[in-house]
Amino acid sequence: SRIVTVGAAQLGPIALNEPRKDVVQRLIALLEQGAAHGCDLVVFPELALTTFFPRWYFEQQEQVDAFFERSMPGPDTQALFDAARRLKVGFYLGYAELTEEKGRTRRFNTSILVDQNAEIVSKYRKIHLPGHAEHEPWRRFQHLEKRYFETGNLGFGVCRAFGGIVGMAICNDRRWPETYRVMGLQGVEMILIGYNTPVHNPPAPEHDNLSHFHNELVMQAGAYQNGTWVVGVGKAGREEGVDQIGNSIIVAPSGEIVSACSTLSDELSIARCDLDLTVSYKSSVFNFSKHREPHAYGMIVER
Ligand code: ING
Repeated sequence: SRIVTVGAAQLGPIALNEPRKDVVQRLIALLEQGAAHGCDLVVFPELALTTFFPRWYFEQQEQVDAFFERSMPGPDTQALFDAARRLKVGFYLGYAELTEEKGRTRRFNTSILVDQNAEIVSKYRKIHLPGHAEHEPWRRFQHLEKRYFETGNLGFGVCRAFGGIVGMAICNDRRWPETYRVMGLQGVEMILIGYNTPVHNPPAPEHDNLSHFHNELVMQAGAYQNGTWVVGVGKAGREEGVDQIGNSIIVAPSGEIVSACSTLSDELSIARCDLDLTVSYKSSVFNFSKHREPHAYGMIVER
């Protein structure tokens, strides 16, 4: 067996005016809790350093850019990397990335995987950006990810880490089967997914009461259909007046939920994940080389 002890580090609300260094102290507290319980890896939510700012329309780009990190680690996040190195615990962190590439400013909804020596071993930029690009005042709150971020340009990659093959996704990505399958085809054994999910979805309020069901459904399906562990971690609770689901879970390759958060606050939910539990699924029912029929799937990659 290849056990990775994983902590799903759910966060409660982050206030609009909550200083990054205060948020980082909350993250370090969860990392220390994880270390005390033998975690090798702690998974934080999407955009884990600030409030979920796409819920507002900002007139000025400077107002938006205040939520972004220009370097990682940066002045406020260095303490988190120092704690990880001291504790020998790796982590997944979601944050808003602002970078200058060939003289152009690029903005992405990003996650990184950091190993137990506090080295960044992988980066992912969110591909499925939900919501809308223009101000839509009819909504109780906005969801302007298509305005504030570019579509991720790094693909769905995997890397060798924590004794296995690890992949990353962010929030809305988890609702799309292609996200899991592209990593499944690369042999992924554990997929880490941070999210900020409002209970209410203005275009389809009739779905609101199914928000937990849909959250669990998509990650259980993704895990089982690709013989992989899936760790989903939310930013929860009433954040600046918007209720966000918690329901952070750790899902085994069988599709079973083996660990879950039960509050809407900062909470660590832990599971000992045996990566070898992926083998019976990858070698039987989802033996891709034996059973997949790509000749029939062409429509999936057409525009
Ligand atoms: N949030 C939501 C998500 O995909 C959403 C958007 C909310 C979709 C409710 C459907 C229903 O979980 C982000 N940040 O992608």
